[in-house]
Amino acid sequence: MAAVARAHPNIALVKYWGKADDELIIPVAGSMSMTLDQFATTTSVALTTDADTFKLNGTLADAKATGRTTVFLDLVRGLAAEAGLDTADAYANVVSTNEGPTAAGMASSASGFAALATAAAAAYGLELSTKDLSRLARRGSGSASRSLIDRFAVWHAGTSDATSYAETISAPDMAMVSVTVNATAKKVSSRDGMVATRDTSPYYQAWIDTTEATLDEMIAACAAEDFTRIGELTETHAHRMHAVINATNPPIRYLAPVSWQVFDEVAAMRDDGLEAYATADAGPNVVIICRPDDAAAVAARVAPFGEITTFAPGVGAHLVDSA
Ligand code: 2P0
Repeated sequence: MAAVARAHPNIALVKYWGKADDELIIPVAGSMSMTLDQFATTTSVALTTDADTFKLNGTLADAKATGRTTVFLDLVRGLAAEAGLDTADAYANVVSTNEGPTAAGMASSASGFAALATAAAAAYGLELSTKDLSRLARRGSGSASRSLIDRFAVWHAGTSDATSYAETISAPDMAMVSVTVNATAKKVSSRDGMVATRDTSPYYQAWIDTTEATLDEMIAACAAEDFTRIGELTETHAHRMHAVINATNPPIRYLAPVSWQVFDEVAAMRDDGLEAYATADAGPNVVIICRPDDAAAVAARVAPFGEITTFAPGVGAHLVDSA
């Protein structure tokens, strides 16, 4: 049995930062994101009797990445065993290709585990709903739960494996303009950064509280199709995430000076009547949200700061082949 799936990264408007359960990857608060229409990961899973292997972008992955894949496949094998399937003992050859630039920091773990969950479930003969695939992808990487979903997703934090999953939410059409800045920031992985924030940031509880409140407001703003409110919530929330991270000891700083220049340029756009709002994840790159008709003007304003890509809302993870 073999299957091939495709998934895209997603960018959060309400961010996930912090786990209530490290093993099950239950977050401390819910989050909300847009699935992108480019930078797909395509992953094939073919069952074998030999051993698990993981090839990424044409080369066999290192021990750490292969280990993470095997741990994930063990979850899939566990589900196959529960379902009484004779695939439960099979190993898998996993081959994965990222279309996005590898070092751009564009959430490749989200597209990677969303594609792997979808392909592996099919290859092992599991018939899972989108909700259950989202729960499964979550176990690989929290943000991957959202890449199962078309266009816009809310990940409900939940309190257990069964209740922590993403589902669709309707939102007004928008574009994302990503600015891959020319900066070499010191890299602390999201996973390690979340632990450091929980353990040492004095603002952690305030961050949890504000994220829950922001998600409620974001859901209301989406229902009202209020792009301005969505943008304001997005930018404020991004700064709050970086603030709680900056307050760790020793400090973690993901934004670079050029990142701040982009935030300043976005504020200047608003002063000029061009409505745009900015966010940034665990790295120096900045992503700007705007109305689709304004994307070209926004891209032109930030082109001096880095490499520009313009995204529309994209499709969630899906099978492209299964045999
Ligand atoms: C997000 N990020 O909501 C936030 C904003 C980064 C900053 O989700 O440990 O790679 O695998 O669950 O999913 C990055 O976290 O972390 C992330 P794990 P993940 O998009």
